[in-house]
Amino acid sequence: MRIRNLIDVIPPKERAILVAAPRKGSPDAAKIDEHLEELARLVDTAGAEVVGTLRQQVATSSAATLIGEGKVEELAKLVFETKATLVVFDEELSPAQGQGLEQGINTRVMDRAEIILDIFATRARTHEAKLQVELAQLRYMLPRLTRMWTHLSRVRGGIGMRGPGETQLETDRRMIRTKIAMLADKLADVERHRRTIRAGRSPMLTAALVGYTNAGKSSILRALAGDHDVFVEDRLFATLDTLIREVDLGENLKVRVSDTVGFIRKLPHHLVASFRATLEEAGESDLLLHVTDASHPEWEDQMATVDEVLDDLGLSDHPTLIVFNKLDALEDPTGFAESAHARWPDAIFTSAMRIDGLAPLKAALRGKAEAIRPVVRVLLNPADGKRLGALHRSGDVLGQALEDGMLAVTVRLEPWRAEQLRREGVTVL
Ligand SMILES: Nc1nc2c(ncn2[C@@H]2O[C@H](COP(=O)(O)OP(=O)(O)OP(=O)(O)O)[C@@H](O)[C@H]2O)c(=O)[nH]1
Ligand SMILES: [Mg+2]
Repeated sequence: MRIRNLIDVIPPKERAILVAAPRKGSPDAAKIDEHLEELARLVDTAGAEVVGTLRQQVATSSAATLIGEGKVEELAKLVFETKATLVVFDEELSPAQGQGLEQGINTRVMDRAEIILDIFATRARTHEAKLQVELAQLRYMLPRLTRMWTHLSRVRGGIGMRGPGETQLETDRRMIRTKIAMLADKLADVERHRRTIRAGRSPMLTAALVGYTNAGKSSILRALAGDHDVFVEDRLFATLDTLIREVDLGENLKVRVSDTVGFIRKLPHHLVASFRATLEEAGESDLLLHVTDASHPEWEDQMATVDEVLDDLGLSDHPTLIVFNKLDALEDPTGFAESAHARWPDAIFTSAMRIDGLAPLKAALRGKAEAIRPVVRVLLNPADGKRLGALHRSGDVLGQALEDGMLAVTVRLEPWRAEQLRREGVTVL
């Protein structure tokens, strides 16, 4: 689609200036440097080079340009001096603010949400992730069409080229709305399909890795499953597509672990909306593994962000195991573990980079798997082939032997199934 390409990819070697303009006295204002650093990583991931930064604590934000008039001039000067081709705001800009700023500095302006959308657009691989990103992009674009058209005339380089007339804009808006409805339909289909697949899977403990981007979720899955095809990278949003692996925990215990997109501060709400189905799938799991990078200076804020997103998804009460990862990268891992343990008594401490660094996690998962499907002994009439077959299908049969004329089946079984057998008059020990 013609318009979509506009925000698809930032052309290589864009020269970006980063702007942080939090409200004076807000919590964000105390963390300007940290936030700019994260924005720099996002911009780098999107493929642009950072050539300057600008900070302002805004007392009253301007509806036209967010930052004050004097600051806009300063920004224009900085753009000129650094030959910047792009200005990226850490704050979300309203469509009017984006347009006002572009007019003021005569350079393309993006906000954090747009950069994240851009990264997602270049990284989505599966059909579903692509649909979700495209849907989020179109929803983001709809109120900003006039501005997008300005970029188009610039890209085409036509001097004096004007934006489209109102009729053209209306046509495009209609086209985008139709496309949004179509994508939403297609996504609903994909989700239905996924539910069918899920329903057909064999019963097993399921755990979903969630956490801030770059915390090491995929590294943990890779190490647990011994699967080197799991993609790991020291970049933000390395993973966009849900990946599921069965992990053998030993002692006849297994867990099905899923890994999906990471969270970030100010995750664009269009993205959360589009990825809702993917993220909510985490809620179908028995357990969330909330992974935190213990070596990151902002780990506490990152945990809080993850909690907010989980809350937003209605998952804040879901059984969750806190996993502090990258302990190997800490100077004093013991000290860290002790103080974190005081606040999160059940937390697990891991390193995906060390041999046996995941042993504590495996042990915890074994405990959960045990609890979910304890081993029981079922005494069957040897002629009861039907029940024996059902046991093999619904549980993990560990052994069977004839005892006093009865067939004693040792089996790992969900408690409700054991209960059902008892109700049918079968002895379950
Ligand atoms: N030192 C150290 N580095 C780690 C550890 N676990 C992961 N990393 C590194 O951290 C970076 C990010 O790891 P990923 O596994 O891709 O992180 P993720 O949470 O899946 O990130 P997203 O997919 O972007 O959300 C990579 O460079 C890993 O090598 C660890 O235990 N110790
Ligand atoms: Mg990942």
